[in-house]
Amino acid sequence: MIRFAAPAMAALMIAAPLAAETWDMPTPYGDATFHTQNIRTFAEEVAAATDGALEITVHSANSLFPHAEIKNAVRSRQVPIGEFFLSRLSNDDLAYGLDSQPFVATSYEDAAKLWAAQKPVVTELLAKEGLMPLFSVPWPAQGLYTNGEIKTVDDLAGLRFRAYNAALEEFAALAKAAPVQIEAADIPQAFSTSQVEAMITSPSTGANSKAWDFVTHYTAIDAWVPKNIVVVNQRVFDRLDPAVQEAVMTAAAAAETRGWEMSKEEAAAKTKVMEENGITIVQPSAELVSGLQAIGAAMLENWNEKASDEAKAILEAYNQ
Ligand code: PCA
Repeated sequence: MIRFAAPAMAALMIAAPLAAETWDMPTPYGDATFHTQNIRTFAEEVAAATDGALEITVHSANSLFPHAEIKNAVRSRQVPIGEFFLSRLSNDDLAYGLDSQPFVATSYEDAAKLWAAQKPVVTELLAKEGLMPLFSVPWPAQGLYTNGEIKTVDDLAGLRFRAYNAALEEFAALAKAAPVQIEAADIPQAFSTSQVEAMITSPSTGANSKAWDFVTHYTAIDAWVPKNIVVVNQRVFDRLDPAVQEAVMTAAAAAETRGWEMSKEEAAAKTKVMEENGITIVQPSAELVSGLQAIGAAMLENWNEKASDEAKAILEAYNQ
């Protein structure tokens, strides 16, 4: 039988007076990403507010779990908490994917309104999987990265097009481009090895992946404002001391507010970084806009055909 001598036991208790807990938190995105910076601040605030009773360790850039596995890792309690791109869950339910439908919500104001309509449905869907959303933060509006100027949708035909979710894959296919799924962290390599030659993403991800190394033009089509979400395993959360639970919820609310502000600042700042590094920033031609809108309309029609009543109710509430 192994047992501690009494003095050793006493030392242990002094060293750890609180039932301190450490949570590993995976995210797909790299350290330079404002979302990652925001969740690190969230972790610091939780640690400070709980006197170290809950320490959250952020694992960035898919280092702990690949993006596609993060939700299930939290669900199965391999990790208590995690961040991912919300619309990546659209295969589970189309309610998750509305923020990635082109031209549904294209400004921060619209995005906030959409999130307000989406949140109750998303919360209920996640609850069925034993998950609870803590906060959600948008990326800046999504723009188009290409070599040479794109004047009409026809100019996209045949391009190997980087995609990050099912909606973007559908978009690329409708534009007669060839979609290839690539994680944000792998963008520079995908371009340098010619796996892809065009993409749609935010100025944040464009600047962070040094898009000037592989494209010449950024067209500010501002087609959608997709979000990340941070979820926690409900059972793990419920076991926390109530004071710690409260600290997590308070820090989560602060992270949501701060994240939206960071995102708004990023949009202009990172567009400027791209310009300073030689990317030509252009506004889309009227013809390009109408072509993209036609793709968006076709996608929304497909979405409406397959969406659940709950998902459709989000769109109705949002449109009111
Ligand atoms: N950056 C992430 C998601 C949306 C964005 O702006 C990416 O490109 O994967």
